[in-house]
Amino acid sequence: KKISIIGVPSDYGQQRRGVDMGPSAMRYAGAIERLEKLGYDVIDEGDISVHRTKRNKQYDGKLLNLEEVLEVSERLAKKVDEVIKQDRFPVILGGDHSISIGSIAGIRKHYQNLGIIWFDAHTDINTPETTPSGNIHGMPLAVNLGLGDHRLISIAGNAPKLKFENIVFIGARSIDEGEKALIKEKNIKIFTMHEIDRMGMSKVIEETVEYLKARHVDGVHMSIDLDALDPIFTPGVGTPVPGGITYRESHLAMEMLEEAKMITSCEFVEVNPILDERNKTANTAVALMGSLLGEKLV
Ligand code: DIR
Ligand code: MN
Ligand code: MN
Ligand code: MN
Repeated sequence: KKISIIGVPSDYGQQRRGVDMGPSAMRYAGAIERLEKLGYDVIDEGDISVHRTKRNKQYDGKLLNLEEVLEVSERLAKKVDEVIKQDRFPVILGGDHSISIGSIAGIRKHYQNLGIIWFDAHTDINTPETTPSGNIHGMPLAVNLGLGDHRLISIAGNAPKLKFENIVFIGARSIDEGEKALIKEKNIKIFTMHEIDRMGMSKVIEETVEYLKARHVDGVHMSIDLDALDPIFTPGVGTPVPGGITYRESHLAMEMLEEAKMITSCEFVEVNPILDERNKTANTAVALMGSLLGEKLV
């Protein structure tokens, strides 16, 4: 398998600075070498260019940094599309979670019935009507479902890019009221921390795989927000939430998904080295990347 690493140094989807350094932190943690060691042909495509412009200071009823997010999303969608056309597996390094707008828009050009696994403490399905913050990193799933700003939803092609029934949430424990209502209304598959505690991660992943197979998905994008894990393991994130997934549970999830041979692209987002402890969060991200791409314990 051939892998292309794409860095997206954008922090425009939220208000804490430093997450733009996520791609550097994960490269420094050995992302390229880790994948090469597994025998892949790895190309580091470098970073998508992100212009340094002025930022919205606070929420005044409009989406924060919308123009900048649009620009980054267009560029990323184009790059991801090119990489997949060359038969390469994209590994996208964020940046905050708003980058998923561009990554999914690009990936979607190659899959008619794309499945999504959203590994996150949050569900990122806010719309301009439900957002409590104006932060676009809380909206990428809604955007890809065709909900929200008309320019965002039509990046790299027509909306919607995703179907509600092709999404699986894993690890959620901080969901806004408007998000809860939408998840219930659309009956979206969700394994919150409660289900992970009760069923165990092993059963959660078995059911996730069965569910997506039954949907007859033709590809699965794995979106990993490092705040899915407990902040003990990934302190370098902008919105840490206690009571998260453990180090081993998260690895088991990656290992089982690798065995299922189902994942066709992945991304690692919200790594903020400014808030981190000696690059712990990037190190965890790269270790998870190894497991997701086939590293074995023995
Ligand atoms: C929150 C935070 N739901 C919002 N979302 C985060 O602002 O919409 N996602 N942190 O990862
Ligand atoms: Mn510009
Ligand atoms: Mn997220
Ligand atoms: Mn999150």
